[in-house]
Amino acid sequence: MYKWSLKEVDAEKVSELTAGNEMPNFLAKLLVIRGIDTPAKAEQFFNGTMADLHDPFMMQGMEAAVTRILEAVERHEKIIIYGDYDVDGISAIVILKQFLTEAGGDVSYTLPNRFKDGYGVKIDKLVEERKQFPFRLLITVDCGIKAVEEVNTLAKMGIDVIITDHHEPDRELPEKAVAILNPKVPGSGFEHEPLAGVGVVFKLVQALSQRTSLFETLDFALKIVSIGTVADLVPLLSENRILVKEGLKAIHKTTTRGLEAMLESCNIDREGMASVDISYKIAPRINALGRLGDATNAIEMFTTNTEADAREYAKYMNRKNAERQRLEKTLETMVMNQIEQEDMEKTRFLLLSGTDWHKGVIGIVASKVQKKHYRPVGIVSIEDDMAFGSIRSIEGINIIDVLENFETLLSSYGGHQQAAGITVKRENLQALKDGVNEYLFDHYPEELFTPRIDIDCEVEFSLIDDAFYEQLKKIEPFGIGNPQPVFMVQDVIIETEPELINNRHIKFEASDGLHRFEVIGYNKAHLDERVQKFDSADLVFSVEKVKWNRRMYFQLNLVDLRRR
Ligand SMILES: [Mn+2]
Repeated sequence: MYKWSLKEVDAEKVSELTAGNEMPNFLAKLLVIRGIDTPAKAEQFFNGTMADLHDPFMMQGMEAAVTRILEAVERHEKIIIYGDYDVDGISAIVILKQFLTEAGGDVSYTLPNRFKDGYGVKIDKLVEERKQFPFRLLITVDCGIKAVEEVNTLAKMGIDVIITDHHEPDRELPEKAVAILNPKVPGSGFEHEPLAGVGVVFKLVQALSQRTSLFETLDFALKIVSIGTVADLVPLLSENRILVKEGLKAIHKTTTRGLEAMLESCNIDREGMASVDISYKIAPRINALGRLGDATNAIEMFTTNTEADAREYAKYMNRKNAERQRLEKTLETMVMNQIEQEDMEKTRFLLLSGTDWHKGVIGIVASKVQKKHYRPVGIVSIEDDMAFGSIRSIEGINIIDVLENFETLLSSYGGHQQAAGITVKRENLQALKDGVNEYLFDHYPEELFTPRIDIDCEVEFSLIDDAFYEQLKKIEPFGIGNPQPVFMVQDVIIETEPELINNRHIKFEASDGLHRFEVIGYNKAHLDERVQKFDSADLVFSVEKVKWNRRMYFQLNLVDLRRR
C-alpha cells in the first residue's frame, strides 16, 4: 500500500502567478511545485528559446578548448573523441564527431567496453588505438574529470587533452588538461545548469559554431542532445528544458537516415514524438548495445548517410534489445523464486545471488525488484569465488553510507546514493546480507519502507476538459524535475465492474454524477480487489488524451485508488 502525499504549495506564490493574467489556479500550483515561482520564471519556462541559452563562452575553459580544437582542425592533426557506452556518452560522441567532420577535422572516436574496460579513461585502450590512429588531441565526453593520473600520462606522451564531463569532480582536477569543461567544477560559471554530458558537448559545439559559422542552425545536434539529456535523467528545467524542447521540435520537422531508421524500428511516430518515447523506447534499446553488444553500432547508426546501413544498425539494435528482454525475464523469474524463500517481515535488505547471472541485466532487474518490494535490493552474479553485482536503494537511504560500514566484507564498492556496484568474496555474501539487513533495521525508521505517491493537486472531474488539457500540454516535455502531473479526485463513483485485461491491467469507468471518464491502470491488476461497481472511491491519476476509432477522449491513467 502506498502512502498518499499531497504536495504543499505556497499560496502566496500561486496568487502571484495568477494575478493579472489568464493562468488558471491548477497550472500555477503545478509551476510553483516545480520551482517556477515568479512571473519571470514562468515566462521563461513557457517561452524560452534558443536565444535564451547562455553564451557558451561563459563556461570556464571554453576559450582554451575552442582555440585548441580549431588549431587542430587547421593543422590537420588527428583528433580522437573518448566517450562512454551509455546513451549520454554515445550522443555526445555523435554530435562532436559530426561537427568536427563537417569542419574538415581528421577525427575518430573510441569508447570503453563496459565489461572489459569499465567506465572512464583507459590508457591501454588509447595506446592501442594510437597504433592505427596517431592522434595529437584527445577530447573526453561524459567522462574524464577524475582521470588525473591518465591525463598526466597522456601529457608526457605529448598528447593534449580536453576534458568535457558533468560528473562530480574530486578535490584534485586533471590540471594538465588544456581545458576542463564541467559545470560541476567550482567557478565553472555553469554551476546552476545540471547539463548532461551531451549538454556540455552541445555548449562546446555551440561555441565552435559561433567561431566558424559552419551551420545555419544547430538542429543536427539538438535532435541528439534531446535523446541523451532525457536518457541521462538530468532535470528537464532551465537550459535542459530548452534543449529538449527544441530537439524534439527538430525531430518533428526532419530526421536523418539513422534517426529515421531508429524511430521506425521503435515504432515511434516522429510528429508526435515526446520525451517518454525516449525514456521507454529509445534509451533502453541503445543501452542494450552497451550491455550485450557493441555500443559503437549506435554511433554508426546515427552518423551514417546510407539508408541501407542505417536499417542494418537499427535491426542489430532491436535484436540486442530483444535479447536483453529475454535475459531480463529469465533472471527476473529466478530472482522472484528466490524471494519466495525470504521471510519479508524480517527482511529490509534483499540480497539475491546466482552463478553466472548476466551482468548486463542485473541492475535492471534490481530496479524492478526494488519497485515491487520497496527496500534496498542487491543482485550479484557469482563467478568462481567472487560475486559481482548491483544494489538499488530507496529514497532516504544513501546506500554508499550504509556500505561504508561493511568495508571489511567488501572487495570494492562505488556509485551514488541510489545505485551502487559491489564486488564481494563469495564467502562473505551471507555476512554482508545479514549485516546490512540488521543495520537497516537499527538505523532507519519503518516509514521509509512504505512507498509514497506524490500528488500535485486535488481536482474535480468538472475541471478536466479541452482547455485543461491544452494548459497541461504547455508543461511538456516531462521528465526528471518536471514529472507528468499527478492528480487526486475524492469521492467519485465506480460506474462499471472493474475489468481485468490480460490479467495485468485494470479498467473501469468513474463519475461524479455529471462527468464520466474511462480509467485504466496499467500493471495495476492488484487494485481489482479493492473496488466494485457502485463503490465510491478516491483516485490518483494522470490525464491523457487518446484517439480510438477516430474518436478523441480523455483517459485517466490510474496510479492508485482507495475505497471510501
Ligand atoms: Mn552522463
